[in-house]
Amino acid sequence: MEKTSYDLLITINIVLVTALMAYGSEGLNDEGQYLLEIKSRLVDRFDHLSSWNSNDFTPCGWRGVNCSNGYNPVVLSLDLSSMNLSGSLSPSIGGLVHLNHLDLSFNELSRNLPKDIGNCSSLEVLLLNNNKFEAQIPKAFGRLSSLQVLNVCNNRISGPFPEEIGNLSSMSQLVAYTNNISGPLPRSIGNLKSLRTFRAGENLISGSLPTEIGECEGLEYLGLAQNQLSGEIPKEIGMLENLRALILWNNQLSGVIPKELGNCTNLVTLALYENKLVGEIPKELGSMCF
Ligand SMILES: *[C@@H]1O[C@H](CO)[C@@H](O)[C@H](O)[C@H]1NC(C)=O
Ligand SMILES: *[C@@H]1O[C@H](CO)[C@@H](O)[C@H](O)[C@H]1NC(C)=O
Ligand SMILES: *[C@@H]1O[C@H](CO)[C@@H](O)[C@H](O)[C@H]1NC(C)=O
Ligand SMILES: *[C@@H]1O[C@H](CO)[C@@H](O)[C@H](O)[C@H]1NC(C)=O
Ligand SMILES: *[C@@H]1O[C@H](CO)[C@@H](O)[C@H](O)[C@H]1NC(C)=O
Ligand SMILES: CC(=O)N[C@H]1CO[C@H](CO)[C@@H](O)[C@@H]1O
Repeated sequence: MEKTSYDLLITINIVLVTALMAYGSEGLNDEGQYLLEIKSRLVDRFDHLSSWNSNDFTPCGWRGVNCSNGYNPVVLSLDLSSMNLSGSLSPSIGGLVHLNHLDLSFNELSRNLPKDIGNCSSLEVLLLNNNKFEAQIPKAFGRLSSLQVLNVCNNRISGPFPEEIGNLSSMSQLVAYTNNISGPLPRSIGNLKSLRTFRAGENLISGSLPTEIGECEGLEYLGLAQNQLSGEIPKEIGMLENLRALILWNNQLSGVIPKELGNCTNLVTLALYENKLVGEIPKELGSMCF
């Protein structure tokens, strides 16, 4: 009896050790596999990603990769900025579901932005600026409920801002200037109560400025110069007490400058030239110092 249970223990131990060895020999974890799939679609002319080795167990020592601490580390950030990478961004990015920081800025990445980025629901900072990304901002970006910073400026993005952008209630910076973004701004933008900076100049944005913009109560910087905005400047902009810069030059805006702008007592930069505005500069603006 005694001996039998001892044998059993040894047997269990052997089974356990064998199982662990088998697990170990499986090699690179899932997140490492996703990263290798991402690398396979990149052209890495200067071999910046030579440390991405498929024989490792985790990708945590790889260049550009940061993980959580502990027994089962997960990838928290991926920083591949300024590495002269070309090629495209693999949908496998959506497998890195713990990512909170993704920086691919200042490369030459092209093609579309994969909708799978919407799976990275912990993302707080998403920097895709200064690349050659094309096509639309995916609707799936509306699932990034923790997103605070989205920068897509200096790409070749076209199509409208998706209505779903209004779901990003944590967003404080939305930077999208110098693209080919078209269509009207979605009314859902008024949901972005934390938005402080919205810059989307040098695009093809048309239609009128939605009155809902007045609900973005945190807004400090509104830059929409060099677009095709028409209609009047909504008087609701007067509700933005934190507004410091209103930059709308070179559009098709018409009508008068609303006197409510005088309520924006923090306004220091006002650029409205190259529009079709008529009438006088309201005396309410006289209290501002330029
Ligand atoms: C990654 O980790 C290193 C070392 O812990 C740290 O210095 C660096 O700031 C981290 N980078 C990001 C983007 O979190
Ligand atoms: C992202 O989520 C969708 C829907 O849940 C799923 O079909 C897709 O495979 C995921 N993408 C990745 C790369 O895991
Ligand atoms: C926008 O589209 C026009 C016409 O297709 C093109 O000439 C221009 O380079 C594009 N600009 C950007 C920033 O993608
Ligand atoms: C995102 O926004 C769309 C359109 O505004 C809405 O229909 C949808 O319910 C929202 N989804 C989530 C997850 O908040
Ligand atoms: C501007 O301020 C005046 C006086 O404080 C107030 O009555 C008015 O409702 C404000 N208008 C807007 C658009 O915020
Ligand atoms: C090795 C390397 O990264 N070379 C260049 C990548 O491109 C930038 C400009 O975009 C250069 O400044 C780097 O020297």
